[in-house]
Amino acid sequence: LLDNGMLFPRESSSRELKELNGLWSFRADRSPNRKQGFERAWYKQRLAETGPVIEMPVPASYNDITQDATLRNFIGWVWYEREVVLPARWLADETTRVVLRVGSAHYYAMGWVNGVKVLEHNGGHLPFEAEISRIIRKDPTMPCRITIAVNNTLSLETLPPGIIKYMDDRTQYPDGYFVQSIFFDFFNYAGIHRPVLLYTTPKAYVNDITVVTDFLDDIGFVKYTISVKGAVTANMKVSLMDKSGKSVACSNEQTGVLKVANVQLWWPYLMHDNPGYLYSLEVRLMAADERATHEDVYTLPVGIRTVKVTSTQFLINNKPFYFHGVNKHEDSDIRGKGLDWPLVVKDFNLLKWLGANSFRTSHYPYAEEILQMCDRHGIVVIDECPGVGIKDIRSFGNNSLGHHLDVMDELVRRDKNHPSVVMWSVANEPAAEMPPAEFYFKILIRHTKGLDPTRPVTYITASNFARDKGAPYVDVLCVNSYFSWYHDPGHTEVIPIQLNTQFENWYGKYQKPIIQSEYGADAVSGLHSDPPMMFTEEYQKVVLQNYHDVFDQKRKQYVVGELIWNFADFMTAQGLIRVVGNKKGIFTRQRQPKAAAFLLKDRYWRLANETV
Ligand code: BDP
Repeated sequence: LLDNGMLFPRESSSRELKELNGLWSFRADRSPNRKQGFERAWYKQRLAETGPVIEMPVPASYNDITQDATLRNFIGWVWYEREVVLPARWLADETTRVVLRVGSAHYYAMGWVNGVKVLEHNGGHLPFEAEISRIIRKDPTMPCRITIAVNNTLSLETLPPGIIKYMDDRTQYPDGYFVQSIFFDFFNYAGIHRPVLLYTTPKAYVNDITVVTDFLDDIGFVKYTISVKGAVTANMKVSLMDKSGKSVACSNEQTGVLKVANVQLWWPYLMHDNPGYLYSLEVRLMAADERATHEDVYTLPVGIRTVKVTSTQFLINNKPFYFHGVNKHEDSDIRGKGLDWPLVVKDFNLLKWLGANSFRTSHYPYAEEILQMCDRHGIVVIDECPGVGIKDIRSFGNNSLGHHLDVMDELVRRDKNHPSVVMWSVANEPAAEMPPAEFYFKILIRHTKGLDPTRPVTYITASNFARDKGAPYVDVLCVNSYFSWYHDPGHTEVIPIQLNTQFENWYGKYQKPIIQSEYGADAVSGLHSDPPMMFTEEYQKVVLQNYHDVFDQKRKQYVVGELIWNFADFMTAQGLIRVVGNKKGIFTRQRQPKAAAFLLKDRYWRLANETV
């Protein structure tokens, strides 16, 4: 199990923060084995001294930034570097810890400070960090040079998996030619996707906080555990503050239960007039080591709510919750998967306009900044790990499973305290009919429940109900289907019967609530036809309407949600069935509505008014 916490870096009276976003020096290692950077130790000197560099924005995917197709499709190590001047007090004060943190880098990353290796991380969508105090204090006159190398190569043991294919026929391909093939439907954007920053803590510090909430009548309970590092003896002051800053409960213990009178629960958007209510848990640590006393202050937003699942319902605060929402991607023009505030805020405005109360982080964990917005706005989240495209039998092996368990450790550690996160999804459309899938999902789901006994666990299936080997272990069945698209193309009249059969089969076998976790159709914005034909806006609408009619019959029984595929058009690998990306968005990639967006908007607001 993980020893260190991964609290989101926040400023406080004891913690400073320095963002390293902006322009970095950059070079792709185009040597045949892609290893020249390591062989020649590019991290030991300034990157510009070992070869040509270009400017690269951070955070952003590097793929769509230049006019160079070979960089767009590059596979292997790329190198980023930037120098930073540190405040003198960070260097002088021996009791200050300085930490380097990368919000995420896709896929495999290593980091050096002044040529000394400090970071190594396997996986594209989760943060990693290291303390660098000692290195930067060695020679305080030197600027602090940060080098980060990132490799986007996917193998059968990465998440998501992929395969490098070598093309050996010299009459058809150049020497050493290889391509990356993938089993998932989005572009394998790469680079430093989330903010890089330096932050400080005192030498004795709050390492992690875990909260679990509950309530009875109008009393709320916040059960908390605080992990401290670097202290010989520690005193605590823990206070829970309401929105106005008034303390409503406090304690001096490292673990305990805070009782909140007249509790204001955390409610989803449109389920209550005051959704997304957050308290603040202020942890004030007074610690002493052999030499001094340190005070560390960290404040965690806390939403008090419960989640439960019955055989027919998904309950938030003991009230039936119906997911009417979307599946998203972190994806946009130019920046690819890089975190971009204008885009994030625009997307939330669109979600609220639409009347969406939820989304799934298809198909990987999204930026923490996005989950914090969900907490504040009451948008309910199914938090998915990057287990997408587990299709090859070799991806069910022990190494793959071991890595998948590690990823769940990191995901739960990062996201456990978000009230918006109500369920973990451990995978999307794996080959769940293969024999090893049973053991794989049994272990994976049991492990996840062990990490977090308070949230239901699922994975998203597109398998046959009778042969799916992991379904016995999930709490909620999440089913994807594309009737009249990948099956019976053009025949929307088959949707009612096929969708009814789908629901009755799954519920009949398992008696568990069901979410339609994907459905939809491609529509190229501006293409029209009546009668509707595939790829037109009218066809997308008719598909949706046909699905909705069946949802309306079943949602009073055991269907607890519908998530459209997809919120917006997004980039994919190039291929015969993708016209500059996947066009199943109800918004274009530039976030303009197609006809289907208005249809869903009417529906979602109607559903919201019904359930209030
Ligand atoms: C589903 C996948 C999703 C795809 C979608 C599609 O879960 O990632 O983008 O189909 O084909 O199978 O549009």
